[in-house]
Amino acid sequence: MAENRGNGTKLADRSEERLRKPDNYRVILLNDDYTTMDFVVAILISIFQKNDEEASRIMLDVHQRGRGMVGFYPWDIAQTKAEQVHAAAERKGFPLRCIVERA
Ligand code: TYC
Repeated sequence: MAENRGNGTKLADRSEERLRKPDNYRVILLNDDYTTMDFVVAILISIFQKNDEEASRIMLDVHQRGRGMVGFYPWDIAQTKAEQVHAAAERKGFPLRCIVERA
């Protein structure tokens, strides 16, 4: 039973968070009209350790479908990778975004 702590956070919610299994978050890359294909491929290689072929395939998939899964990671790694993507894109002036979703 969830205990109400008076701050909007129920104890059960926090316990659930602590018990969450690792490897159950996916990083989803989003398409846009401005980021270059080469930059997306470079990001997939450098931040997500994809090889050239897989990086090109994922980039084209996202380009055509609007979004695509890049990988599954524990929560903190998924968040860090998303932040690295956003920081690298901002440095180059690209609007590239990715999101982290519960798998
Ligand atoms: N749509 C972009 C272009 O035509 C390429 C692109 C692919 C951008 C994947 C973002 O996540 C992305 N230059």
